[in-house]
Amino acid sequence: MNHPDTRTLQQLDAAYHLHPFNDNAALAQKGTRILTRGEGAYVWDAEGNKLLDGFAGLWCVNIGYGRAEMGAAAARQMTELAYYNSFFQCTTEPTVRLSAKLAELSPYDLNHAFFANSGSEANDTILRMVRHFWAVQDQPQKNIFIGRYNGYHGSTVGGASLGGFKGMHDQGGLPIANIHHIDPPFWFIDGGDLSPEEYGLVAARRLEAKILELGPERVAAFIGEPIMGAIGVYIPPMSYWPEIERICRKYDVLLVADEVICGFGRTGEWFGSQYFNFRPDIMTIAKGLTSGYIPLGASMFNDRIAKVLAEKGGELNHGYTYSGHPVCCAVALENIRILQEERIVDTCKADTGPYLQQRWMELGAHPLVGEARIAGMVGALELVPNKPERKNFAERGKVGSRCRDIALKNGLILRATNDTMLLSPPLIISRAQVDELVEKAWKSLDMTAKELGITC
Ligand code: PXG
Repeated sequence: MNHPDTRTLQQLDAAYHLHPFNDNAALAQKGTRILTRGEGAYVWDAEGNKLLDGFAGLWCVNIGYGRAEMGAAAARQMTELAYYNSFFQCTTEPTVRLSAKLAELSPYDLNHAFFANSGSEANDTILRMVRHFWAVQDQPQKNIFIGRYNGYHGSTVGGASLGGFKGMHDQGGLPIANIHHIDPPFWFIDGGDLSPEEYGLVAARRLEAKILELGPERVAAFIGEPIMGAIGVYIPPMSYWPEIERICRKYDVLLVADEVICGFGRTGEWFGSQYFNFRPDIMTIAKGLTSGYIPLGASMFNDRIAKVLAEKGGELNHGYTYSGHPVCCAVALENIRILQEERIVDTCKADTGPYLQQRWMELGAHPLVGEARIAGMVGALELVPNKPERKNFAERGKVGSRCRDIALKNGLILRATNDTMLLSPPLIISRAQVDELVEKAWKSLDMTAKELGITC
């Protein structure tokens, strides 16, 4: 394929394109990296650099890049019926087939799909549906959502309000009313002398304290990512989620698992709730649902909620033009076919996942690394100034972004949140590619440490 020269594209980009989550003035100065091609676990940029994508795009390209069958599925559906809506008592075949497939794949009785275009929109749907669910049962005051500080649930008004990022709340007057937050479970910094399992219970009981403070009759739902991704892959102790579930049941608070990152095999299970052994009432899915090949999100509701909405909910005054878009649903079905037929989730659980975990944990021995952690194929490294201490750098973010830039020069994409290096590769990564990844990560840590004057 012929690409116009990189500089021209960068200039057009600087002039006409506002990037999400970026300092656009600084980026315009520096020039954007333009990606041109992907195959398997690798992407290429416009300068011809081949990069091992340790981040699966943005936590999403689970089946890897360049699968022609995905394009073929989209082309088939576009030719047959490119669009029809699910309003006006209509729908399309791929929409129905995907709903049934999701009911089959989803754990427990999360059998009912409402489609959106993204994880953010799916969470907005949940916010409205849950409040409606309680209102039609004569409990309109039961409308408070509890999320967690530094949780990420999207960038729409609802999603960003449910999330707990201060920087996001500061822009645009968020959170909206009746959304509260508790502290997240992060043993490395917050666990003190407690064992991780003891700490998991302590962290979960913050939810109980918050429910009692607000009044159980006012609390509609709790929402959390099984593993908190964007903030730095906080993997909670195994005691955390079952205790959260116990508390939610005790006070009849609905439990929402935001599976946008964890879903579709990331943890080696199909969904994060299966990895952590808890039963949500609702889950949010996106990203791995289509492996990022096309935008699609969904909210999955359990039988109890679907029944109440059907019997008492009346007309649902909610929906998106592209809810259940036939092309997106056809691509999602093809993605799920590939995941299942090629046993990608099983391989991640039983073979390449454990291998990646073993090799990733070896990085924990590096002098710059305070903790290595990983579940399935999602992991992190905490970069620290003094290895034995569980403490971050005083000036946050500098070392992490430097390490990320060095890794890129070494042909490896890792993401940095503050000084935490994040890992989430395509699930099809091979053992040889795991070796390449770990070797490049170690080399990048060495080079970062050298710049800091830490001897390795
Ligand atoms: N929930 C979770 C758990 C997510 O990770 C969303 C909802 C929103 O999905 P959409 O499709 O609306 O983006 C996400 C998205 C980061 C980063 O910096 C993470 C996401 C998005 C953008 C940046 O790690 N996750």
